[in-house]
Amino acid sequence: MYETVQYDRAGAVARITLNRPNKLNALNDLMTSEAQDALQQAAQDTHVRVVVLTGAGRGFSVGQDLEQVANRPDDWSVAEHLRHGYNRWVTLMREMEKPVVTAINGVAAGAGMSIALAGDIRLASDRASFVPAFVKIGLVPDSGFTWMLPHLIGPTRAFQIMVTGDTVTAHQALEWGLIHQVIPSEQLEALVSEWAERLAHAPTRAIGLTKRAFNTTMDKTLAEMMEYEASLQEIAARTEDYREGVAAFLEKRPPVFRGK
Ligand code: LHQ
Repeated sequence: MYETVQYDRAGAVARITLNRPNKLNALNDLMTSEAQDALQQAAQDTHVRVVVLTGAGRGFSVGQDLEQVANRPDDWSVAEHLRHGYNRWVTLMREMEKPVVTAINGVAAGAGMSIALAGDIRLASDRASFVPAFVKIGLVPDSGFTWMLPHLIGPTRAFQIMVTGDTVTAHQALEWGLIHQVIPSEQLEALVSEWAERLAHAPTRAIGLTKRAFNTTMDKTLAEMMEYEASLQEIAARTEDYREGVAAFLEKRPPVFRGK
């Protein structure tokens, strides 16, 4: 039993639901460790042949819980936070030799967007949106974002998304190749079940090995890029602009960035 994540198994389908709906499923340390545990459980359970990851309420996940990191001591390492947290989470999804379906029910922001995009099959409600929020608080994209985006949609749009932080609608995400399908929100559940059912009857070993091939085919590995991102974030998270970005968010005012 978890506090911030719900884990259910029905037959060959495991469903992991991020469950802090009042905070749009913002990622705190407990949720991160519980989600990792749930993913490991699904990976190890031989009955499970497909994993669905979704969010409770109106959001998928808005990424890092900024209230939690705003109060960290000066010697806290964001790189270590990423290595043990979201990097491990994304790695569990990508390296699990079973298909992972992300059911993107609502807004996916920051590391929450990285996690949504780490799914093998990505299905979105028409109420979903993708907010590459990192730059808005003076950070570099992390949790695999800088690897996934160019690989999924090419460098042109990827760079624009990363440096503007502009919201990508579900329909744009489909058109640009970030996701596989968009559907009216009331039909998302049925579409997810259809995909889960299909994948639960697919040759799981072959799909697992196909994932292994996918993960090694690119010249830089996801693991290498996540490690590199972690070292870049160590720098970005010590800037004045980052402190200002988080303070402005929590104070509900526009940030004033000074380029420092
Ligand atoms: C939140 C959050 C949030 C806490 C909404 N935290 N409460 C890695 C390592 C270390 C440091 C930092 O980051 C990272 C990686 C990252 O993930 S960086 C990106 C972090 N995420 C963001 O910057 C997104 C911030 N959120 C937003 O911009 C908006 O909430 C979006 C555009 C996602 C959704 O807007 P709305 O639909 O208008 O919802 P809202 O803003 O009213 O949010 C609802 C509640 O959730 C609200 O709380 P309240 O008590 O006022 O009802 C928000 O404060 C809270 N919330 N995001 N990340």
